[in-house]
Amino acid sequence: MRQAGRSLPEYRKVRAGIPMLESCRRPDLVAEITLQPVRRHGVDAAILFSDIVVPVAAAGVDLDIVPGTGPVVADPIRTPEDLDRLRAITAADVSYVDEAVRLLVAELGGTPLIGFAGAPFTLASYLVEGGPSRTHAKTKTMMYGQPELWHALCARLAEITLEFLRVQVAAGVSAVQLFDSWAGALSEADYRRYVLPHSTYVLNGLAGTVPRIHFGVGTAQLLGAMGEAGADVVGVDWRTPLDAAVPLIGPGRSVQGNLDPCALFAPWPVVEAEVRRVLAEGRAASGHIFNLGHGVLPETDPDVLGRVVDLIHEASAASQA
Ligand code: 1CP
Repeated sequence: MRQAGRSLPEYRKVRAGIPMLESCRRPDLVAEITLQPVRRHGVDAAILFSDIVVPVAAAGVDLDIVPGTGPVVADPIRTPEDLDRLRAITAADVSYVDEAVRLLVAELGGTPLIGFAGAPFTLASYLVEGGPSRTHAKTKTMMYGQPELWHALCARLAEITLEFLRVQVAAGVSAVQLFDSWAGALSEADYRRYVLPHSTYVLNGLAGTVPRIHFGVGTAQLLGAMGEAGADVVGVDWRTPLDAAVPLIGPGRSVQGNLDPCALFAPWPVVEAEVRRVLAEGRAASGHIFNLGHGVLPETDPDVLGRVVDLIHEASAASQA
């Protein structure tokens, strides 16, 4: 999940006056921002500071990450000619990511670094819509109306994503997370037909390297299919209790999640009860990575995050004693 984010004053300080994409291309800044939550909260893993659109920008798409909005694409991709603007990437196109990961692995010592990328559907949505979308209407228009173009676009995105993740794995990340944040907008049938083959291509391309986490928002109907895509760990948002998610995901996979990010705004006794509930429900799985059900919201009090991390450490130590 996005963890550095806007909740930390030290993050806002180092980012002041530096545009988001530029920050992602400066290895020293990437390393500093990635380390901030580890230093402050003592979390068990660091998540690389980057964004899912970084490799797409490296592939030649003119885009920006606009404060308060998110990724905005100057000329959306809607025709076969538009697709020509999205070229393949090589490791040299994202050398700053290689450099940042190497700096971080050296600095982090025993703390694992989680790399990540966006999955083809979620990336395609930004490229086709031109920016964030509530309905994904233009994306689905292409999916249903021009299925050949849709599959060509997703196949190209899958290659870009796989190369981006291979660079991170080669540089030393301990796990990767594939974010299909907006796949929950699809029915299971459409997911299987239009999306699953492309996400499978990415995840299978990393088989035998590092553990693979696969996450989306509002994906109760897709948990089984998302597990089939080849992940070792399936992320679950806060809408589905983990003990209900486990039978949907099926055997042999661990779960990640799933505290509601808004629960962090509750009085402490409520936060504590929610954390304990998630931990208890997570015991239904063969393995559980505690996390929020989606990214940390900017208004979150960093002290509450710190208390949550301490509580999880205490409670998991007690349950293993
Ligand atoms: O903690 C971290 O900073 C980790 C790095 C990280 C990650 C894992 C960022 C930095 N972005 C992401 C992933 C990401 N980016 C996802 C997948 C995870 C999720 O579902 O949240 C998505 C969908 C994006 C796209 C994106 N980038 C959005 C969402 C827009 C929408 O459609 O609703 C936004 C707001 C951004 C900008 C962004 N990326 C990251 C940060 C810290 C920010 C905020 C901008 C800033 O601080 O200037």
